[in-house]
Formats: sequence, structure tokens, C-alpha cells
Amino acid sequence: MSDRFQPQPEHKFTFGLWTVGNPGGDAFGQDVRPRRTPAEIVYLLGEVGAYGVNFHDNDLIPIDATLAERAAILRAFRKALSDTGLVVPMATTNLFGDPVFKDGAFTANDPRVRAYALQKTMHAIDLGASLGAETYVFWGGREGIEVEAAKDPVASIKRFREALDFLCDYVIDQGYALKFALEAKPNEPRGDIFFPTTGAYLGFIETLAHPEMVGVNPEVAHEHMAGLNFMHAVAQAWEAGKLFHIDLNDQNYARFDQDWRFGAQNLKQAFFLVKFLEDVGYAGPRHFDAHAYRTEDYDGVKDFARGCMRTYLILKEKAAQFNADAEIQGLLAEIRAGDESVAPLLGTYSSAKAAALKDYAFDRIALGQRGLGYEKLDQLVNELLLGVR
Ligand code: GLT
Ligand code: MN
Ligand code: MN
Repeated sequence: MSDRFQPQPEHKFTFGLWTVGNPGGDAFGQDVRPRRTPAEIVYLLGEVGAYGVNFHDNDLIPIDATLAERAAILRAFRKALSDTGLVVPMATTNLFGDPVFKDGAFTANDPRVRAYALQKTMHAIDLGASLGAETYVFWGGREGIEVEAAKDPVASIKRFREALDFLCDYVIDQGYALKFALEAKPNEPRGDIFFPTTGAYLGFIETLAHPEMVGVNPEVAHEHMAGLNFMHAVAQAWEAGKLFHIDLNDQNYARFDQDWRFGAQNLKQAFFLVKFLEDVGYAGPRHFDAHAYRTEDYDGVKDFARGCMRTYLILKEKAAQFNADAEIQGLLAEIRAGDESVAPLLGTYSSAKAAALKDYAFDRIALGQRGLGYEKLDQLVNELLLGVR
């Protein structure tokens, strides 16, 4: 393998304990790989060249761990971090696995469940902050319904807002330098999950008491499940100053959440995503929220992790090639340069401008007859990606 695609710390490639630690069980079959301890997973990530490791509270500390067990796990985990040089950029709470959350956490109808969810999240925030996490993710896997009559959707939104406002104040109160990142998904495990898309969260964030503390964590697979253009969701988040984190993986549209290796399925979309992140200068972690196929042993898990990072770096090089390609850039300049004669009629409204625009004589027929050269442009992109340019 060529050295120029070796991951380096500045690439900020991260994996969750639950990703490379995924033992391969699914709804139809049992685990295919032995479970590894958090410390063992950190050593594996160190071996493949990752920068950081993320976790849910219970990926690290089992929900029923004794204080002694907790201390031993944390000791081994901290040692693995210092031995490998890995950091913890992000942490999150498991608010979906335990039966107590079967009807939601922050949106559960029972106030005791909502209160327990807050308590669990505050403890998990303390844990994340103690290990250096700067971003705290909220993925509301159980915040939804199968039975429409069971929950009031407006009350659910209000409950979710109340929980986030409470937790923002908790973070401020503790003096933690933590930002929140909300992760949307349309369904699975619930029949319908509230806030099904990144766009839904972008609207919701502006209604919070501390919107400046809260952004999004879009995931490729989740927007693809909804049939959406992931890069466009990322672009909207970026434009709004809300791209706090990102979950990279891959899969085809209209499937369940498959969480495949980055670039495994839609290379062209992965290319435009990497190009976007690099062009705008996204400086946050590149988190691969994915796992190896069920066919793999731990050597395959390393192939999976190395593949995610290597594909990202290859696509990053392709993006630089795209930006430097004289023919592509020349064509883009032609395509994007329009006739500027009407420029004074565009932009900010004035009544004089509106009057002038209403009187302006456009050659609508000629405008509609122009060819735009997009076939040529797209073929150039394909040839660049296929390695023949
Ligand atoms: C879960 C989910 C992911 C979320 C994780 C954070 S857990 O595996 O499928 O997309 O990012 O809670
Ligand atoms: Mn995710
Ligand atoms: Mn997923």
C-alpha cells in the first residue's frame, strides 16, 4: 500500500468502541466475533492508525457494573489511551438498549423514565468530560413510535426540548467545554423516530434555550435510508454553522441501517462528500460509524478500519486533483460564468430594483435553448474517479 494514504493524527479519524468492537450479531443471527474489552479495542485502533475513540457510557462501563469493576475498566482504558496516544473526542449515552427505554428516553410518556434518562445522561456527560470529550452526541434511537395513538408528537418535541435545555444548563453549570451534536435517523429501531432528518434537527435547534451549544451529527446511512442526498444535508449544516461532528459510513438507499465501510457502496457520493469537507475546511473528527461485515474475523475488522481511512484519503487526493484539473476547472468556469448584465437587478430588494426588473425584457426562448455541458463535466468526473485522467 502506498504511504501517502497512511492515516495521520491531523486527519482526525475516529471510531466508536461499538464500531470495530461490533461482534457481528444481527436480528437473525448470533455474534460471529468474540467480544473485546474497551482497552483491547483501543489497542486495535492504535494498530490501524486511528486518531481517536468514541463511546457510549455502557460501551465502556456496563450498566450494572460495581464501583470496583468500573475503576478497573477505567484504569485499563486510560492506560490503553496513553500507550497508543489515542484521544476521546466524542462521547454519548446509550438511551436505547435497556428495556427501561423501550418507549423512549427523553420523550417517554412516563416522567420517571424521562427523569432516569436525564440522570443517566448527566453521569455519562461526567464520564465523557473526564476523558476529554469535546462533543456529546444525542442519537434518539427509541424516541419514536409504532402506535401513532400512543404519543402526542407535539408533546414529544416539547419533552425533547426540555431535556436538551436541562442538559445544556447542566454542562454550563459544571463548566464543561462540551458541545452537543444531534443525530437524526428516520426509523429503526422505532417504526418512526422523531426528528427523522438532519434538516429537522436544524430547524429544532433554533428553538432551544442555548442554540449556540447545539449542532448536528449527520450520518451517511441515515440520510440514505430516507432517500436523501447526504452531502446536501451536510452542506446545509455547514452553512448554518452547525456541522459539529459527522458519522461516515455507506450503504444503498431505502434499506435498513447497514453501517458499511466508508465508500463501500456509493463511491461517487463519497467523493463529493470528502471534496466538500476538505474544500470548506471542516476541522472536526471524521468518525467512521460503521462495522465490518459479519463474514469477518478480527483481521477483517482491521481491513475494514484501514479501508475506511484509506478510501477517505484516496478521495481527498482525487478532490485535490479535481481542483487542479485544467479542463475540469475551465469547463466549470464557463458553466458558472453567466451574462452579468442583469446583476444590478439581483440581490437586496429595493422598490426601484423591483420596478426595473418587472419591466426588463428577457429572451426566455434563447435562455431555454442553451446547452449547459453537464454531460461532459460528469464524464470528466467519472474518468477522474476511474483513474484514467
Ligand atoms: C447506534 C446508531 C449510530 C449512533 C450511535 C450513537 S449508536 O449504533 O446506529 O448511528 O451514531 O448513539
Ligand atoms: Mn451514527
Ligand atoms: Mn447507522
